[in-house]
Amino acid sequence: MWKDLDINLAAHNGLLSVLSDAYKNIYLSQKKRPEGMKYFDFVVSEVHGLRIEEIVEAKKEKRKVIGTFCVYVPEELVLSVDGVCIGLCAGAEVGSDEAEKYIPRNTCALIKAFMGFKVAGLCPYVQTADLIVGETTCDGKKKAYEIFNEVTKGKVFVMEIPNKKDEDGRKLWSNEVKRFAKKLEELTGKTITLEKLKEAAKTVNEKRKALQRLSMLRASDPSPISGLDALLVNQVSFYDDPRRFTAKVNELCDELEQRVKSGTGVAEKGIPRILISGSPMAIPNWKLHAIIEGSGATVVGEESCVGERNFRTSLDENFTSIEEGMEKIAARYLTINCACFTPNVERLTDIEDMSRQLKADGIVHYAIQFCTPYMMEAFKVKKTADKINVPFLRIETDYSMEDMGQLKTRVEAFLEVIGKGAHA
Ligand code: BJ8
Repeated sequence: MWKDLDINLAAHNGLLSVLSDAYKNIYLSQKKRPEGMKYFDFVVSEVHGLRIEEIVEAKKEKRKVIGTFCVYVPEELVLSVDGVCIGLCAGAEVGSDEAEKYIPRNTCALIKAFMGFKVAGLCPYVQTADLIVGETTCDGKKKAYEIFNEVTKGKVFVMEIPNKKDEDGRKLWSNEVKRFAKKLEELTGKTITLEKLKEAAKTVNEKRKALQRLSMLRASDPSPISGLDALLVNQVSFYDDPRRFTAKVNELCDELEQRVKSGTGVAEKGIPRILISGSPMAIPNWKLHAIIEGSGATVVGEESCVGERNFRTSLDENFTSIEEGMEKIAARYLTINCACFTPNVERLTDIEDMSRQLKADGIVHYAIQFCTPYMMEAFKVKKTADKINVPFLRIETDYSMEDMGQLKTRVEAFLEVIGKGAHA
């Protein structure tokens, strides 16, 4: 299978062994993990195994694989044509030297990683994809997709995302959603029917509902699940089968509800509760959560696309025609508050709401180095934190481990400021 997918076997084996060690150290060493995390451990162990086999099988059944990089790409449309939707963002410093032959050194780590994984022959997901959907969000991604289209020999389809959520922006976006639907119909030879669209809307909403449920359970003190584990569930949401994933998240939530009832937590009650806000953390980017939780705090939420922004709002399923369904899809996706929009005040309201709901004692703003939209918005997020009187820490980092010591020192100093027992 790997040969057919044109994977660099030696480098791939090396990567899997590094990842498996990191997973053991960061994940399997955690104490009091819920039983329900066993499924997600399994999925991670098979991320370059059984899941790829499943996708290859789906392709044999003539289903198309659609790779995405952004939570703006409507999954409902992919499911309406029986497609398999896979998130392609990467969270590890892999293939950087190779990537830098195509893109500048000073590029955000997320872009460098997806380019690196591909050009170093390490990403079976990109290899199986029939279509790769890019978007005009930040400048880095927008320009990188032109190059990615060349290295993938023309697989990239770019959706234009407006910069403003005004009437013109909404019209533009609604047309883009329809253009994407048409592209999917052409690619698959299938027509999107009302029945299929409704079924897909339900499937994706069920997934969102399960993730919303998980998010709300983290409001308890003590939190019934670690931030690391919740982050992992969110990361897995981008490449697992959606129905199976939803069932497993709900099973996990059943267990967490019991924990909340009995007051069982992953750590002691009253330790500092941290809300992380900013750039997305694609798998296997566990760095900041590991530092914060390794320093005696618990991460209770992620205002991020690998987190709340991905599931905070549901799609209104109450539509009676395909046209109406498309409009509702366009409207729902415009409720995602990415820093690529200007102005983006709704994101600040989300942070305020999440901070209150999750009883956060501190907000850590996370921006990947060279991610201008989020680095810039840190200024306004700090003002929001000041307004609601929640201590604030601003972090800019990449995927390397070189600054781990320095970050740990800063996080520990921040936790000292917060002080223990704020909500005990
Ligand atoms: S909706 S956050 S998933 S664009 S980290 S590549 S922004 S320089 S990922 Fe994103 Fe969609 Fe927005 Fe969400 Fe650019 Fe920043 Fe890199 Fe980023």
